[in-house]
Amino acid sequence: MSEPRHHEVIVLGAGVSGIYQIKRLVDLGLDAIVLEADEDLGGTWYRNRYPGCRFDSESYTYGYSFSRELLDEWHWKERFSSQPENLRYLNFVVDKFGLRRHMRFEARVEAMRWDEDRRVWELGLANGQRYTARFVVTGIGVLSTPAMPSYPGMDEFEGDAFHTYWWPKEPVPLEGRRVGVIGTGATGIQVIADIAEVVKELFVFQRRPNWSTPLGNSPISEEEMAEIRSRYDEIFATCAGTHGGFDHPPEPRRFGDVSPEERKALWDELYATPGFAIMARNFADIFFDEDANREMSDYVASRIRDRVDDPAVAEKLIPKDHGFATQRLPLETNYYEAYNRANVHLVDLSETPIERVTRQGIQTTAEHYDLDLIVYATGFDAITGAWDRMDVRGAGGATLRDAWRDGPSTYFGLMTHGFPNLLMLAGPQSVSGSTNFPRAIETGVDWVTAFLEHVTKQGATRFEAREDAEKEWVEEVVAAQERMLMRRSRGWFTGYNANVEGHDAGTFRYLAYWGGAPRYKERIDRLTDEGYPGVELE
Ligand code: NA7
Repeated sequence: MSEPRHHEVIVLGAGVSGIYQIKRLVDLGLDAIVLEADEDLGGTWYRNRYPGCRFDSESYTYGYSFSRELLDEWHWKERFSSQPENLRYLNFVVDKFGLRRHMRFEARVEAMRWDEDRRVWELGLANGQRYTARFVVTGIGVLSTPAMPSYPGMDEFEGDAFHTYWWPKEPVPLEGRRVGVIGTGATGIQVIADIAEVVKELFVFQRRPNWSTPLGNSPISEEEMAEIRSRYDEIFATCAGTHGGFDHPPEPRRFGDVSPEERKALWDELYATPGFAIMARNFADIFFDEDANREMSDYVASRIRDRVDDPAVAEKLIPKDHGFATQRLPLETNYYEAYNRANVHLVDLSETPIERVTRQGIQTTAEHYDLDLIVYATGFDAITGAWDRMDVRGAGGATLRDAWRDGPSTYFGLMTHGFPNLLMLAGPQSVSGSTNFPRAIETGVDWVTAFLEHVTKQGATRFEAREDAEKEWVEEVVAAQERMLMRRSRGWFTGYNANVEGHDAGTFRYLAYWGGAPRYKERIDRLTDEGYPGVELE
């Protein structure tokens, strides 16, 4: 067997975080490469090619902010840009900064083992290659491990069938076809609304509805883009100063300070405002207070009833088991109107569950549905899934999978005790899962870069988060989540996925920090200023 190739730093993943991380490491002059499992770069935006896939963060807050030239050169064509354009953007960035030569594709890391004597990580790839690295930085994604249901007969279906994450690169014919979509999370809601007009028949297999509000997409003209460019500093400053990292300044008033009429006036305005304004600019009380949340939920329910012609269908689309914004809020474009179409049928799995998949379609307890295509929009093993499928063995040989069996434990989502020289971008218990993703990514990458610069300047060859310091951070993560109404909800924010063992209803994990982007940044900046207390450096 040939000797493993060695690099000072290996970054895992060429998605949004890995791309920016390699740029920063190359600029520092470190010997660094990216190993990417897929055959090309882009991560989430390389994989999720399903119709309707697009940002629900404003495009101009999703792009990188690190280069003025890049900001000046790129024209976002839509307020909420679609997957093909997002992938083009990431390729544009990589080509502009010549980063492709630092990337190795079809390089899925399956195993990582810490060698204490040599103080290196040994990496084993699915393709048989081996690498060693002094430091490993992971950008393996928060929603990169798709989860499939396990209905009997799934292999027997004779039509096309795939998870939305694996939607093929080749065009998938939809015209004239009978399509079944399983799942009504953010993904299902995007697909359903997008294909409803095109397909012959669309059967939506819904187990539980989600709350959803309008996305408000629109094109961005040359003039508007010029205006956005002139305001980039202001836009990024607003994002940096707000809890969720969005370009929506918060509502200063409390729910209880205003009359029901004034609340409704605000909600009417927010319902018509694009993006996550309805969360970011709402009364903060709706996230913490049952009464405020109930009134808000009733408001959104009334908007759904207004939009769906058949009152019985409208009731099925209104969540009854959780309040508004206590699970990840999907944003939609004509989703509710899709159900007013004669070719779209809602199959309520809470009344008639799926029994099995057959050669021709789906059999519920009530009926058989003949289908040509089954789309599994069934979600992900979120945040820790990408970790669980690797065999990561730290100091003493313990596996990360075992250490995190009941939930992750990290130091600011950046490191984890017992696993030296390992840094995480978008790590569990950071703000990557809980705030505007790329804004959080830049915060994480900037911190990691400064830390690695410090470590290498010191000539240190080993670092590890201290157990007691990590415990303190986890306590803060738990406390922040426990304050919120979402703490007991069944969504990926709390680690729920009915198709992943140990993640079913009734299990709750602390996967993200809910104390807000500004507080998180302030906390990790303080670590830098104070010379990294909580980290042992040798
Ligand atoms: P989500 O939000 O986890 O949604 C998955 C959906 O699939 C949800 O409605 C599930 O219903 C449903 N599901 C899962 N398994 C089944 C089975 N076996 N039968 C029927 N329905 C099922 O994933 P998304 O991909 O929509 O969104 C993930 C994130 O990606 C999104 O928030 C964005 O940040 C990007 P359930 O709730 O379990 O009853």
